[in-house]
Amino acid sequence: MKKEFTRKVSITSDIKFTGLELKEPMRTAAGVHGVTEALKHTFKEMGVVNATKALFDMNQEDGFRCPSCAWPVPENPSKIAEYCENGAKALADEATRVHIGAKFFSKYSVEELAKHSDYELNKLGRITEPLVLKEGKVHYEPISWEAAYQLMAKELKALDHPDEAIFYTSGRSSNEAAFLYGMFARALGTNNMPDCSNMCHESSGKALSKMLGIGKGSVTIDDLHGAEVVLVVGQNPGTNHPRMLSALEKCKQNGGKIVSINPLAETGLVNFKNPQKVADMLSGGRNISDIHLPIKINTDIALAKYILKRLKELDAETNTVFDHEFIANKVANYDELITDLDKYNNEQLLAQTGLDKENVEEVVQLLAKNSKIIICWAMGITQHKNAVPTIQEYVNILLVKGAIGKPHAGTCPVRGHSNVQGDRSVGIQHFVDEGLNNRIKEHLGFDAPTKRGVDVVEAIQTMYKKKAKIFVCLGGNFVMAASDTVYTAKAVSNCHLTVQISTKLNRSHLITGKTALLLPTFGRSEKDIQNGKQQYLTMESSTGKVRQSKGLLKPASGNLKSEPEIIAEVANTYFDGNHSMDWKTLAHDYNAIRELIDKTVKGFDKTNERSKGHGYYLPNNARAGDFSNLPNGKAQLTINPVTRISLNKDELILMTIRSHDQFNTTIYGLHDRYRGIHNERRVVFMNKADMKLRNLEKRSVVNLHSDYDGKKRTAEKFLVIPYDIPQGNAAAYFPETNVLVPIDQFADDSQTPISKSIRITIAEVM
Ligand SMILES: Nc1nc2c(c(=O)[nH]1)N[C@H]1C(S)=C(S)[C@@H](COP(=O)(O)OP(=O)(O)OC[C@H]3O[C@@H](n4cnc5c(=O)[nH]c(N)nc54)[C@H](O)[C@@H]3O)O[C@H]1N2
Ligand SMILES: Nc1nc2c(c(=O)[nH]1)N[C@H]1C(S)=C(S)[C@@H](COP(=O)(O)OP(=O)(O)OC[C@H]3O[C@@H](n4cnc5c(=O)[nH]c(N)nc54)[C@H](O)[C@@H]3O)O[C@H]1N2
Ligand SMILES: [Mo]
Repeated sequence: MKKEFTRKVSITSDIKFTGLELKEPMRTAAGVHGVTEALKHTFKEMGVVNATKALFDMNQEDGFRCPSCAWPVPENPSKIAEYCENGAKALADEATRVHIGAKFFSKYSVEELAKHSDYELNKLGRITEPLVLKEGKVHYEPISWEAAYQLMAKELKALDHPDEAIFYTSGRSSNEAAFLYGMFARALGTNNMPDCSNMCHESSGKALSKMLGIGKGSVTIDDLHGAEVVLVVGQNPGTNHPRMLSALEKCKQNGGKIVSINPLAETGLVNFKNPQKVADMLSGGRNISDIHLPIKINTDIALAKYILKRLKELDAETNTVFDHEFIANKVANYDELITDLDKYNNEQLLAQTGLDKENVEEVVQLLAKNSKIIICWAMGITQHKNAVPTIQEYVNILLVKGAIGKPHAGTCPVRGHSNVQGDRSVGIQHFVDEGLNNRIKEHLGFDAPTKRGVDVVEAIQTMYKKKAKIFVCLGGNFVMAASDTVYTAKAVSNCHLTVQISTKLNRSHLITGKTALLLPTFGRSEKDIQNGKQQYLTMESSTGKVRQSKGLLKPASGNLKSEPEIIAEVANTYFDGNHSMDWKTLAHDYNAIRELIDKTVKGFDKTNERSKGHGYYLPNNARAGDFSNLPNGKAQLTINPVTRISLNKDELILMTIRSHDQFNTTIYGLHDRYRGIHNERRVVFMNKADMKLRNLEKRSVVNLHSDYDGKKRTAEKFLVIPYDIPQGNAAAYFPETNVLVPIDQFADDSQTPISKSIRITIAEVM
């Protein structure tokens, strides 16, 4: 038998240290220094003229939405600086003047490119023309757009079943592109639509849908401004949602109290300067959080239950702590919750969290006395085996307090990618929604498949087993973002054809199927002209507001296509003009796409008109206090057992987190200056006591191992950093540590990989 050709591409570059410098962690975030840093970076990458033009346009009414996080723009953004340091970095990274095209790829093979680190790959710049990596070859070559569409159509037609194709979406895509993409997958006959949500807020969606009848958060920015108490749980806004700090600051000015619940005292929550306010910058900022609870990793369920128990005890004295009227009218399972709480012992619950009783009692008292309560959260509680019950236990607190469906109270799962919520709303999902399928039949004229598709974990397993042949990615960096990197890389390279619709080079362009297409697309800041008319796109923010986004910069090359155009042209080629949707028109007329979205997607209405200016909120039953879509028309309290990860004596729990200089797998730089780390990413943060137990010192070189089901996985060579982190816990950056997460270790119910609680051992490299 002929031996199969395989390319020698590694999942990591040669591992080398880059020259660690240690400084004190910073106490203030996003002050003058922050913005100066941002501008320096932006000007260098983009050039002064473009940078100034674009920065003044970002997040303004008629401008483009920031490509970084999903934090909403306030109703009346200030005319300048409605962006943060990391927004400016995201823009500079996308609008860089460094470009690569066919000539570059004829010089360097994918095998050679794979020796670069992820940081170096990203630095190579924007991809300027469509490319193909042919079977048996190691160099990408140019291909015309028409030939690329033909190739995809031919391969799709050759499948035995549409479920042999998988369509991944990363959350930077627009509503328009995501809608076309999702409808094309369904028109082919598959619901195989994994998306980055599966690795992100899927646990929130599961918990919230069950309890409140909607998978999204319920609050607006104005709600935050007027809240009495805001809990910020498992989230690092100073780095990942810097503009959120302005909302928290306003809340404080209005008398609200901020509580941070996090194993780390993250910069920004501790002390923050608002770059838009000169007075603040001069005064040196002030503390944002009134109380910080340095909780041990993955013990939030015990904390939330302890808080509930204490509130119940206080309510027994006064009958005023719980909102009994709200509970009687709107909430199910109250008696069951009370019975469950009685099973637990206060001291035992608290002991698990490692928290100080007085400190927690302050939070209990705040919650007891107030009812305008908002809970914000992100990856710190969504990426554990017990993530769904953890979120549910926090939402129980809101429900007994009646803190849902009224102003200044509610849920705030803070979304990651700038349009991850919108992509989901317009139909990117692996499960079946009967209502949506009926509307597709009525308005788009075809039968959508009724069999559930695969999520991220299942997609990888399917490819690994060679049950899928084509893997298409609308953005993202699948191989590095997903867990179990070695397994995932093998899975993807089993495919016949992989297609990446991308802006910049990343490792998923090097670890590919037998044949690979690399289709370059516009960034958010670029002007998109179709048939002589400038088009705009729409996005949905974390608070459910749909707004337009209109780029202004000249595209990185004349040979790029927009995401909607690429998808519609592939569909048009596949169906050969013979389909109930007019793909050819949709490729060039985004108003026509939005008209179809309005018809098919619940909640979208007159989007062409209403997405202009401030945009419009999608309907939200939890915000409205309407639970009629749930059993007995009531919000559902849930019973959540306290589960613990059992550790062997030498094991620690590792959380994989973001540095200040990265956007997911895109590495902007090698610093994490808020945490005092400069010029190095291969570091592991440890408690001094844990270091001592292992005879480790500052800068000791160690390997990290995880051992699940007898299989040892290793992340090689990290420098030990003594850090203020609870004993028994450790932290390191992703994606370097994704090799440690086994493919089958994920949250119950949501299947989100356990990126924040990996059992590891640490071994010194001699
Ligand atoms: N600049 C920048 N912005 C981004 C991103 C980026 O990479 N860079 N990524 C975007 C995306 S897709 C997302 S999803 C968000 C991510 O935003 P975050 O969720 O803020 O990101 P992480 O770095 O994963 O931080 C998780 C936080 O949870 C804490 N934590 C970990 N385990 C636990 C726990 O068990 N309990 C509690 N209470 N806390 C815990 C960690 O200490 C850390 O502060 O940011 C978005 N915005
Ligand atoms: N261990 C660990 N793993 C994690 C996490 C963690 O906390 N720990 N977090 C998880 C989370 S929350 C998420 S959301 C995922 C992220 O997973 P992904 O969304 O798949 O990854 P990104 O790194 O955001 O993707 C970056 C790439 O997107 C492309 N891109 C950028 N802008 C555009 C655009 O406008 N259009 C198109 N078409 N392409 C574009 C560029 O080529 C860039 O290289 O990672 C997950 N993985
Ligand atoms: Mo995310």
